[in-house]
Amino acid sequence: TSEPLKVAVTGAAGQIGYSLLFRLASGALGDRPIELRLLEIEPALKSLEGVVMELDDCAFPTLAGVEIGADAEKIFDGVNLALLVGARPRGPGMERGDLLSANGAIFTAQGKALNAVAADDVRIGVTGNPANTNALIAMTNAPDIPRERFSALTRLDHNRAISQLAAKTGAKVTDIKKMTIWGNHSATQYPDLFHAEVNGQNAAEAVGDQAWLENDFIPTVAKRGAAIIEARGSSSAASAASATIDAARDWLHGSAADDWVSMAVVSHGEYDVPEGLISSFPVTTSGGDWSIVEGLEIDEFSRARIDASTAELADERNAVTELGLI
Ligand code: NAX
Repeated sequence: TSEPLKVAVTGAAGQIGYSLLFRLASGALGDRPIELRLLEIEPALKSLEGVVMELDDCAFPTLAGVEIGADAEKIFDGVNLALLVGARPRGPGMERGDLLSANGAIFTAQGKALNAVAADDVRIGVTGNPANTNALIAMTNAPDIPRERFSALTRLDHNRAISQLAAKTGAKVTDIKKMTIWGNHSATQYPDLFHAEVNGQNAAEAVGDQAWLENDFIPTVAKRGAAIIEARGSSSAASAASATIDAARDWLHGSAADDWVSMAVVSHGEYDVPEGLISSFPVTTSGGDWSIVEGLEIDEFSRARIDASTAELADERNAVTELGLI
């Protein structure tokens, strides 16, 4: 365990990076020393140098080294964990197809580079949007890496749902278990209270208010990103970094015994989610691997919402297939 964990972060000079790097370096993934490999585009490298100066100035005992650059094959060389945060945001006048092509170019190249040079045990978490489809593009362009090593981040949505439910019921966040986000990390996502628990009681029953669940809880969680932009003037960053850490830590070290987490991972057809889509599910993790929690009963209300979100993912997959990205 003295060998440092090599962790790549892309988009490291961005706002999520500014929070994420310091958490990683200060030991959020454990006591094992960590080596950071930071990928940016050329024009952002100067600013990234400043962030590295600040990392140096923290004198973190767990930080074994930092390397920065714009060449994915150099930065990803031997990495055990890759956190793909950098992506192209939607600019003025940009159509959905333009956005998918711009990100497609990034995630095809990064998928190929990971395929060529990452460590055999690499795990890849995608935060950059559209996260599920970016993960699908990277996965498809990395044929030698098992598909199960790719995931997209829905942990922020999961944490938001826990926080909203805790506020509604007066419970502590630690009293809430088995939260699930289904589907796409987008406004169609489905945060599910029918399998969640508050102090061991079914959450939908504990709330006892279907109107709140439908008209308040679900849209508040699904549109939280937009509400943050409206209030803060820029998109969620520290909370996104925190969720990226939660997801990576649980993936590497395992989820709690009496609980599960939400991760967007490749479907093998579970819960009738079309095979090959990267969709959010309830998962448990152990020994660096995840497995989807099976056998949950899905009623009509939940079925319709899961189907709507996975239909959106299927549309995105069709669009990137037509663009020749996968
Ligand atoms: P910023 O625009 O602050 O930072 C993005 C960084 O990525 C920039 O520094 C840019 O130079 C870099 N970049 C662009 N192309 C790159 C490439 N090819 N290789 C390496 N770096 C590249 O965005 P930030 O607020 O940090 O958000 C990053 C991404 O996370 C965005 O796509 C954003 O939409 C997404 N989010 C995802 C969330 C989730 O829950 N999955 C929530 C938060 C966030 O909205």
